[in-house]
Amino acid sequence: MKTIQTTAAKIQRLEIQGARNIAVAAIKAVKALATETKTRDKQEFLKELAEAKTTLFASRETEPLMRNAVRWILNQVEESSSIEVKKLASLVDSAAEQFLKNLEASKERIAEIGAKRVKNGSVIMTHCHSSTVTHLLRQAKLDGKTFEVICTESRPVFQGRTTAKEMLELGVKTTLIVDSAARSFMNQVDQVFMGADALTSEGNVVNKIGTSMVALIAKEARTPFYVVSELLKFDPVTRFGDFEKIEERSPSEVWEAPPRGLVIRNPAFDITRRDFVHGIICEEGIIPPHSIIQVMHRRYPWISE
Ligand code: RUB
Repeated sequence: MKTIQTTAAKIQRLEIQGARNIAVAAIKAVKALATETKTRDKQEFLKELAEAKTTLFASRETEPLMRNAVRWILNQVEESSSIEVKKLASLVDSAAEQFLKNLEASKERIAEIGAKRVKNGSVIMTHCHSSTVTHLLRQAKLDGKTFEVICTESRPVFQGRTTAKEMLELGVKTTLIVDSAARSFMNQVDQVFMGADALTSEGNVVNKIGTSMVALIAKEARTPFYVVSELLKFDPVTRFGDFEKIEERSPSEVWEAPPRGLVIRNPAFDITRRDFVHGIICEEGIIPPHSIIQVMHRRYPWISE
């Protein structure tokens, strides 16, 4: 349980950030738990896994990729006819490995597809830090494309700096702007590439706060706005009426020592309506956002079970 708690704390503090990194860390923590378990029967083991799930899910509430991954792995144990803890633990291990392998394959496929959309000599805008977006841009660079990147700081915790550093390491000309300068620069931008934390059944996209503002500006400037995301960021509960919960973080991230009586709000994410999204670049290709349910049904039928 120690690894689970440490991982959940790192996720909560944003030491591990971005939906993909969060999911990978959670999967690895569940894997470690299975290796280290001292439980003696299936019931005890299942209880321990359920506790781990609760702790991980509570670390950040807008992370369906993590939830889908952990749910899928735990499902393998619940459905197994095996009762021996050793066998069940090894089942967790292989399920976790398989999930990670598939996630890696999706990331590569997305980069391969998306890199073709990067035009030579173009300027790309992104917001926050998405490892899926930076991987796509790395692939474009490997394909010999020349392009520039404009990234926003992404207040309040400046994840845009991580993007800027990665782009510079790639040898890409990079410009960092404050979030509120996005409109001033949009006319120089050819395409926007944006990550996602959650995809809803209606094809709306949940991502770092400020994303919907960039989408609005892009639409006004007729700049294509692409979402770059693994399909497993789809949240099945949205299909049955629930709204995606938007995490609200501590006001101290915005202002450490504010004057008394001041109300500070710090939502971590916002929702971009599907009409602002040119396409979702995912492992199934570039899809229109409104087709998400059919695509999920075809590719991951277990998601809504
Ligand atoms: C990160 C963020 C990223 C998505 C996608 O927010 O909004 O765009 O998580 O990232 P935070 P990835 O820093 O608050 O976690 O493509 O790496 O999954």
